[in-house]
Amino acid sequence: MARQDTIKLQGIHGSPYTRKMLAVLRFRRLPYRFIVNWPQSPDAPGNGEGRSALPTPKVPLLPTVYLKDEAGELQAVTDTTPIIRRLESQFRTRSIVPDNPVLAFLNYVLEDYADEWLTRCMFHYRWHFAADIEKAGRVLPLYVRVNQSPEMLDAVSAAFTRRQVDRLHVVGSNETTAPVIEASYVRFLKLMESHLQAHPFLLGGRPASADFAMMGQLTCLTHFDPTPMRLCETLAPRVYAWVERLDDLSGYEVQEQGWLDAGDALPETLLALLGEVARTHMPQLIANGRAVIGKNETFSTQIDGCDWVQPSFSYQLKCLRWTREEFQSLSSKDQASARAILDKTGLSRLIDAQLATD
Ligand SMILES: N[C@@H](CCC(=O)N[C@@H](CS)C(=O)NCC(=O)O)C(=O)O
Repeated sequence: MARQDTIKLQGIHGSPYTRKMLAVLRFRRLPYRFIVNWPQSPDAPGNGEGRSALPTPKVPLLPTVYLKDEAGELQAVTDTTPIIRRLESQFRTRSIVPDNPVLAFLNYVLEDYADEWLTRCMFHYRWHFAADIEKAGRVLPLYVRVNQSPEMLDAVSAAFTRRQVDRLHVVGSNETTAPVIEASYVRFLKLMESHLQAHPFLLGGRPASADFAMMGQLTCLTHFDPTPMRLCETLAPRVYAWVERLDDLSGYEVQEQGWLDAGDALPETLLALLGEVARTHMPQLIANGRAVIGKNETFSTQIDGCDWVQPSFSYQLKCLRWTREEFQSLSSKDQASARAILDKTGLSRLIDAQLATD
């Protein structure tokens, strides 16, 4: 792709992954055009040539990013983590993946935690309590078409709210898991607040893709949905400010050497965040992986000493395998350094736990 090519991206403001991707493009100073639309809806007003002129993604997800393949053909691609790596291989300046392979691996683990665990907090809080449901149901449909009639808004809000509340169980939010999810969000806020007392970003003086992944989910949790927003305002004012700062870092000048030193001296606050990944995300990733391989439609496990039960989800087995591939791609020296950190933070089963029972 030539430097001047403008990257088209379709999504909506209320979508955490759309916000992650937009913030990445702004920080990386890559020219983009934001097409506000929802995959299932007809073209929204103001979309120029309209979606019919664009290719269709294999799976309709937000965001959908339109990039040229090697033959120069426009492709519709989804899934922010590999899209971010693809852009890394095309553009070198203002990279958001650390040069140090051990730090890059930790970044991958934290990005997956944000995309796959914090998103549970996001979806749970948005569609569990009445005040949050009421706001999201009424406001989110307006992002695509602000001037719809009150009658249309009533109908769209009701249908959209029903659809989302009915999907709560799919992401693992139910009566058994609700207290686990809520306790994990509060712990995450406090851990992040402590980290931000000494560091502007997760991995030092410049933002990594994991920062943008967390920020994306937090745009909903800390800046839109009233219940988790109140918790953030009370418990974690730095996190509140950090999310807004990350949204547009186009003017933030980075030092090439701005990353943390990946040696023995990783900050305790970062290790504590990795410990939180071990406490919540890791056990369910492993239990889910075993269930998908065993063709079980649901799985149950213990998270933080409490029961956890939810439908199994084949995409998250892929996520676990990708994390393991990232580890395997490290040199043996880097694997030893990464393993020392995984051992120290309780995360070694992320790499070692057996998945298939054979
Ligand atoms: N792993 C994907 C997740 C994207 C995703 O799940 N997006 C949500 C919206 S935030 C979506 O499109 N859901 C489908 C739907 O609601 O129909 C990524 O990183 O982009």
